[in-house]
Amino acid sequence: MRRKVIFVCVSVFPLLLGAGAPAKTVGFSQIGFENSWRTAETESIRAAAAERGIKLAFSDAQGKQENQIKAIRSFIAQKVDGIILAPIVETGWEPVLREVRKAKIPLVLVDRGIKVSDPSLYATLIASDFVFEGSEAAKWLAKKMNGKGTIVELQGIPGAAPAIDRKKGFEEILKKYPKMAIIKSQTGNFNRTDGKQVMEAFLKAEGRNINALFAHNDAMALGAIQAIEEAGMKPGIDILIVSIDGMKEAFEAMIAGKLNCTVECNPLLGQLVVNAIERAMAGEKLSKWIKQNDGVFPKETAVSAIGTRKY
Ligand code: GZL
Repeated sequence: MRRKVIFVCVSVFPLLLGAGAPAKTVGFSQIGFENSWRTAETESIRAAAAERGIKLAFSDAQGKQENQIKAIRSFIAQKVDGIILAPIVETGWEPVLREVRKAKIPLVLVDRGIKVSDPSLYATLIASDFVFEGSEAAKWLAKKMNGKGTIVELQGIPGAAPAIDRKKGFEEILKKYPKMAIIKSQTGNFNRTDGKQVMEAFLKAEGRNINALFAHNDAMALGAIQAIEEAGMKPGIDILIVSIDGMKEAFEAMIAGKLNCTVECNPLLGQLVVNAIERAMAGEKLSKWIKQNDGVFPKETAVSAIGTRKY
């Protein structure tokens, strides 16, 4: 009996047409997970990359610059199409960025700037204005303290752009108020645990001589709030507290009356970053700084604002 052979002709042609260009691969060297701000930033960038069909090769440097440099070298070896770098500190990047440029891979900086002799080593920086954030914190505090009193300061990571520039902005304003003085200043490494420990030391040394705390971020301020309470004092009342980031936990602390003001530093940079790397990979020339805008949130705004907070 003759067997009937049926040919199923599946044209692959439309499939090939529909396939389009292959997905781009972008290496993302992230600092680590030191606090909820960093987590919010990472999630924002992951989501934006996924939305645009970009494959993200993610590297967590666990807070070490040498791990970021290693990750960048591995991205070069993988021949990625683009690189996103959140640089933990401002210096030490020139050699590896020259290797990136030699490999003709576009690189964008996110959330922290760097100091290099040749700005063409990166396509653009997507970040907030940290000098603005520091000066807004000082303006608010000067008003609240009627231009006089003692301040202790919890600084961010030594050498990091936000730590350097927040301090710079804060001190520029303080020059106008000779009766306001920073009496203690030390790093709390942008994390809650270190912020608490350093505040404990400040309280031991200065106790009730402290009128206010300026914390370079909310995570350290929340640690300091714990230390102030454990010392039998009332945070937000005995010691005024102004911090930076605008995290939801900061709004909760303001509603509880324990924090007096937070200056926003919006971590939701995903859309801006992915848009920038796509344009850089397409060969477009970008402005050297794409600025994230931030607001100032005193305690009185906390109840009405908390519902709108996305991080
Ligand atoms: C700012 C960012 C800072 C945040 C901190 O862009 O680099 O690092 O203010 C975070 O909370 O640790």
